[in-house]
Amino acid sequence: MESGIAQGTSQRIIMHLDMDSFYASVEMQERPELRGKPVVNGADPNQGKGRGVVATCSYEARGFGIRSAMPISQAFVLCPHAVFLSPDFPRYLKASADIMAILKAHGFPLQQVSIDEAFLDVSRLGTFPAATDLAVRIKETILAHLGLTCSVGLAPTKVVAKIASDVHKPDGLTVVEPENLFSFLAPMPVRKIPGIGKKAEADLFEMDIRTIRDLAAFDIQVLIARFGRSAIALQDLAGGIDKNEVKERDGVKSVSREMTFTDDTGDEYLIAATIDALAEEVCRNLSDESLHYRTITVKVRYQGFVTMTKARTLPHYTGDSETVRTCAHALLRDIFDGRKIRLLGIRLSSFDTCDARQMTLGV
Ligand code: DCP
Ligand code: MG
Repeated sequence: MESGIAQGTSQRIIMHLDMDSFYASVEMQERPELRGKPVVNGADPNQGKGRGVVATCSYEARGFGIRSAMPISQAFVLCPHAVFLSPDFPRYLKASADIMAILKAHGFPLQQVSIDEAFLDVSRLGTFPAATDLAVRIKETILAHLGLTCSVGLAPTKVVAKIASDVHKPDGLTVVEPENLFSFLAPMPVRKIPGIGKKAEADLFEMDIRTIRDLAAFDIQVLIARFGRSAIALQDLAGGIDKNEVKERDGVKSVSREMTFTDDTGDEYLIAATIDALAEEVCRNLSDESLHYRTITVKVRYQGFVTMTKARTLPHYTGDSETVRTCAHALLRDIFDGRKIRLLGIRLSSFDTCDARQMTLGV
């Protein structure tokens, strides 16, 4: 499926768009008195004793060192006079839907990857200047209709477009034409490559690999010996090679994992351990997509095939195995009646899964 590619050329032009401090910006748009202030969106700080984390914060709050996923108590210490707001998801979902509708209206293949970001394959436009014009128009339309800014990256690959959208936040537009691809990537820290987390970064540092240039030039055999075959894909990314296409997903918005016991069981210890393992499994590899999931469903099939499910919708999106585990245990407690169990399952889904195609990772 290469519908986005301009005829007669294999040059791809991928756009990645990511809203700036999304939840906080929606709040600031609706409450102009908040503009210019440090705004923190997340759990209640409760005068510094609050539990939970920061969902996001305005760029003013970032100036105090506050970041997404930081404990809210720490955010309170860094900036006690910030405006602390609890998330209002229906509003953010509405804004997200409006933004995606603006993007879709241009008729290019679109892949929404989280509540506030999407890829568009605009190769059909043929040139980077034409794609840049479109990016400017899209930014203007979103600002005019929603009063929100976003940052856009244009590049020949998805990974580079995503890295590019992040370099001039907020309100950025960064274009990486093919001839600049490597000079753009080379000086960046390896951590910029999706898939390189803290652990891999530390391992690479030990080998004296710090920049993407270092990774691209490193002996692949040594990398494979250390990281396995996945080193090949990593080194490709470092060299700007990434064949991933923009995938239109028609509403795959749930992910599940199930396990059937070899022998039906009533052993509470085994049942609890299985829930732990399922929570871990279902969250594995979710990365950005976790921002689609808010509803956790536990499924229990008893001996004799009677199946029960119970769901809970959280006030926030999650892909965090600890959150899923805790919630799944609570749901199981509600439906477990002591009968022997044949199968257990956990499903994560979004608010609008009624028409969702399910994606089961395995049995
Ligand atoms: N989010 C969250 N918890 C996180 C990260 C994000 O609840 N750990 C939510 C709040 C964000 C939204 O998802 O507003 C989008 O996430 P981004 O990573 O795109 O962050 P922002 O849009 O807030 O800021 P940026 O300008 O850096 O993109
Ligand atoms: Mg964002």
